[in-house]
Amino acid sequence: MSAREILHFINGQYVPSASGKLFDDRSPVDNRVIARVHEAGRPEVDAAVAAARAALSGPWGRMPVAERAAMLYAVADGINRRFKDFLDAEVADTGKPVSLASHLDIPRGAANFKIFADTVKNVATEFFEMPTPDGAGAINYAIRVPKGVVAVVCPWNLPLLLMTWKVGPALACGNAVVVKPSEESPATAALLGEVMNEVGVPPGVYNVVHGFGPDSAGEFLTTHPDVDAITFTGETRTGSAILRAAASDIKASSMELGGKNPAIVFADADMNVALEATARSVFANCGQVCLGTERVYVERPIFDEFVKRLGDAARIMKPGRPEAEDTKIGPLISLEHREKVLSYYELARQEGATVVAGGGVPDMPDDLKQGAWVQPTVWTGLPETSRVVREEIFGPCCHVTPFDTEEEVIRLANDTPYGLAAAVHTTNLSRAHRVGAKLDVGICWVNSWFLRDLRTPFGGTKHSGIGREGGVHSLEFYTELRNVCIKL
Ligand code: NAD
Ligand code: 6OD
Repeated sequence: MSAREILHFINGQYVPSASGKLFDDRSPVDNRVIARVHEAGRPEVDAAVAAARAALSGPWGRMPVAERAAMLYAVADGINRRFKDFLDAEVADTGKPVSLASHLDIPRGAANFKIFADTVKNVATEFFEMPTPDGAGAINYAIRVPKGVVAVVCPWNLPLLLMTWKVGPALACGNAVVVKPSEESPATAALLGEVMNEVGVPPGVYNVVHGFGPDSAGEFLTTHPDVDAITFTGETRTGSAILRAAASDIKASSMELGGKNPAIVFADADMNVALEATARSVFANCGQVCLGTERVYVERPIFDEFVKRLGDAARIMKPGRPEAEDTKIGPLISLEHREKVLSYYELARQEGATVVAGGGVPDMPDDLKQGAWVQPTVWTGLPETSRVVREEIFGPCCHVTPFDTEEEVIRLANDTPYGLAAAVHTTNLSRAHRVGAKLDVGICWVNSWFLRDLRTPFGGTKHSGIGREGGVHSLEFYTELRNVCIKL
């Protein structure tokens, strides 16, 4: 049987590549080809951008906010109606456990439309009165207008969640989008086109082009002269390349990039809470969460116990097929990514780490041997200068370091080029506030991890990104604020 094909979605229709170029979409579980994906060249990207531009002056551009918001609620309901289709597509592309995708990826994929439909209806703009020399005065008010055509370039780790996290607010604000999903996970972005048509979103408002980055769809889209803004999630190095490309046209850019996130566990923490949250933050989604922990700092009196119990937690993460009920961890996204992660496992050994748990490839049954499996891994004993402690690995692994004082651990946690997220575990309320405020990150959790209120600012400092999205901050990026000044 030949693999199914994944087409571009342009102007409300599924279309193939004119070039006839296709690439393989492989299952990370067993490396089987699950689909053949059409690769966009410049003609498809041009057509998608032109469709988006045209949509802005059609019914979509004239639609009242309340109607647009109702349509986005219908999109969310459409995703939920086809929950199983989205779940199957996401799980096939990523290999993640069904238990994870059904609780996180798909529900959040739908929720991202509702929250921003609500936000755009409920957030006011600015109003100022001003005096004038004639005494009559003037008033100023700001209106929000869409940025225009927004390029949405996405990664593979939470494909639907991270794509709709951008598409939801972009559409709520009245923009039209061209999405470039990751070449590793094209399926749910393609499927969303069906929902857009089912609920009557006008053609051209939501477009999807498939392909790679350099010299492919990603580059053609982000350098396109008729794209007004770029919203990107992915590696810091890619973000830097896109920013360089965006500079020549002064395109507005929002960058959500990599991380090397610390978790800090004080001796007064609730050990069970700290362990559960830290293990989840290291191993969830096979460590492929930008907010995930790769550096753990534990106060010396509880260091040995914490390390032992984190190692135990790593050892019980059972790998297996996504649909199996006892599966606790899936594979990495690809064999190529596994090579990168395993190169750090090897480097840790060369740098003299103590391997507390894992450190290699699990022994899998014959039908899964070709998949991108790695063992959940915990190290100790490396200096802070080690590459394993400094560089983003994006796998199910962490290094644990002891510390003695609050000042010391704040310095260690902040000593990184990244600044995305942190977790602090303590039962001392004053300390929680004090440390939380001193960590140079976009988001700091206390006694939890990945607890998300979508109204809050989300983004990174330093090499972890530029800008904030979430709640009103998404409106700031996806609209231009236009001030109207009226002399009375
Ligand atoms: P990636 O940067 O390799 O790819 C992301 C997207 O960019 C893909 O669609 C890719 O095709 C495209 N791309 C690559 N080169 C391009 C170019 N030159 N021009 C235009 N597009 C290009 O990232 P990834 O491997 O898919 O995802 C993992 C990375 O993403 C990790 O570093 C992770 O930390 C980061 N991430 C960050 C966040 C966040 O919110 N900060 C969220 C998820 C993932
Ligand atoms: O929860 C979110 O909104 C978000 N952007 C999460 C990012 C996770 C990174 O892998």
